[in-house]
Amino acid sequence: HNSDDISAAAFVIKNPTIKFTKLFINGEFVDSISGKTFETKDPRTGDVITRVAEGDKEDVDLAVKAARQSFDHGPWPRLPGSARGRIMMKFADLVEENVEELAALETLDAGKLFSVNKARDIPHAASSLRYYAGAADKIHGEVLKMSRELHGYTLQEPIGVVGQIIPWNYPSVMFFLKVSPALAAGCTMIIKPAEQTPLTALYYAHLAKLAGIPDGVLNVVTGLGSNAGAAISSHMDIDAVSFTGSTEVGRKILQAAATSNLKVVSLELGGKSPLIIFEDADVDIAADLALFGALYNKGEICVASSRVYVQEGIYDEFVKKLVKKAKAWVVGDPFDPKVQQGPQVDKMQHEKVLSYIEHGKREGATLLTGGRSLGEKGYFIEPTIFSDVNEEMLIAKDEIFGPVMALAKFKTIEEAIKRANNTRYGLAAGIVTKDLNVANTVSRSIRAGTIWINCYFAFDNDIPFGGYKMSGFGKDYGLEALHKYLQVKSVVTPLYNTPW
Ligand code: TXE
Repeated sequence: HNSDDISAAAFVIKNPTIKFTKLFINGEFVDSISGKTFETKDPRTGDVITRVAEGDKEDVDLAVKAARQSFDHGPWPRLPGSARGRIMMKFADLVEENVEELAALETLDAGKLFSVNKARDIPHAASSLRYYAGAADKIHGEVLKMSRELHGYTLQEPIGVVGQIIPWNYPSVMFFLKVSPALAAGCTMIIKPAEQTPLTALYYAHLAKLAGIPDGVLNVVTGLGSNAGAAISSHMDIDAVSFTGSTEVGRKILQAAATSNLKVVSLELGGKSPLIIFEDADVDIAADLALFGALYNKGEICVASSRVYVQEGIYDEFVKKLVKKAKAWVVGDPFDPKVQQGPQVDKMQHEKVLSYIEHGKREGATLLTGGRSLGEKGYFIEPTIFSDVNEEMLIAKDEIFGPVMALAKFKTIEEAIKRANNTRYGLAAGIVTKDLNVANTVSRSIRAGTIWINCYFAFDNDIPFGGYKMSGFGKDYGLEALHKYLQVKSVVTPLYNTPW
């Protein structure tokens, strides 16, 4: 995409019409039973964009009934995988045909960059559908080698009705990260987008229907976490729940599953990912990578490289370059193609990030640049870098989820490994070095689910993604994710009419 295309599109679609604001249950857009609605706001200004139906427990019950009916008696789980795949391919085409409108909706609702939504997030959503569409007719069990005279084989069956609860930082990517493998597996589902960003999910519901996904298979219930979200995790008729969000809420979901029907749970939670830069690195490239890792998507990304460790030999030069680049980083209207960072998603996140910055100052870290809120209105924050950070400080322990980097100097590889692992999280880590031995040693020593060597945020459909430690368990992406939505049945029969 050249930048002229992007700016022209930005000019045209800056105020997308809001077409879908109701719950999507059993193939229809409906009001909530209570008639309640909630506001969704534009993070550039704090102004209300529109009101959206607020689903409660009763609405979740209706959606589960529809999903149950379509799982137990409907065509979706019974279709050949290739037929499900064809419908998913159509769904992907429709997503792509509407890329500009979807990108604009996402910018309006989440404050994410329009150019990135259009070039990456929305196309990625479509490619996720296609990846799993291609897998839908390749799901099969195994013939087992038995040590007794038995014939045994396994079936991979869809797990049933699934609940999916997603956050606001990647509304489109997360939607398809959850929905695509579940559709391929033959499950039916209820997905709850975050209350900050309900708009694109409802649009996708509309496209799902156009693509030919049968009624009841994909239901979208917008609403609050404490009501609609809690109703999903404690529902007696949902077989599995897949969640992405905070560690705190992940714990509640696991508890709700334990005290209801023991549904299968997978959790993708917070992170505090280290990026370790060794002194053989190209300092300029490393500084770009570190900045990108910490500031991309305004730091609202679970794998943000929020802790950066730099080896002493290049530390001073690195800091000089980093600060210069951070000062040139452009914060502003996410519809503007020159802008690199839009507003934080809402008032609460804005306040949370600023309060961590105050903590950092009080704890004795050195504020190298940034640290303030920007503009008269909206939720903008300056790119912020602290140095002299140690792992005892709150800004190195907690997930800040904003444009804030905690920088530290290290001497040896052993020290780097020890400090990088000194966290309760284990989502991702980055290593920058030309030395293969160092890269191999560090990648095997860090307890995290994804290791990036000489790159960062290198996601792809076939690369499984998920946490170690308190970053959760269960994978999104890859064929691993498909297995979250499948269960194994063993079928056994005697080989030679053996009397039993
Ligand atoms: O997350 P929540 P919040 C982290 C990040 C951020 C912090 C708080 O550090 O600053 O969490 O964000 C639903 N039962 N991450 O409060 O509440 C909620 O409606 C069931 C990291 O917005 O976890 C939304 O759909 N569901 C993360 C979803 O959970 C409930 C991305 C996520 O919101 C619920 C987002 C309940 N009791 C935040 N309460 C990542 N891993 O990328 C809320 N929800």
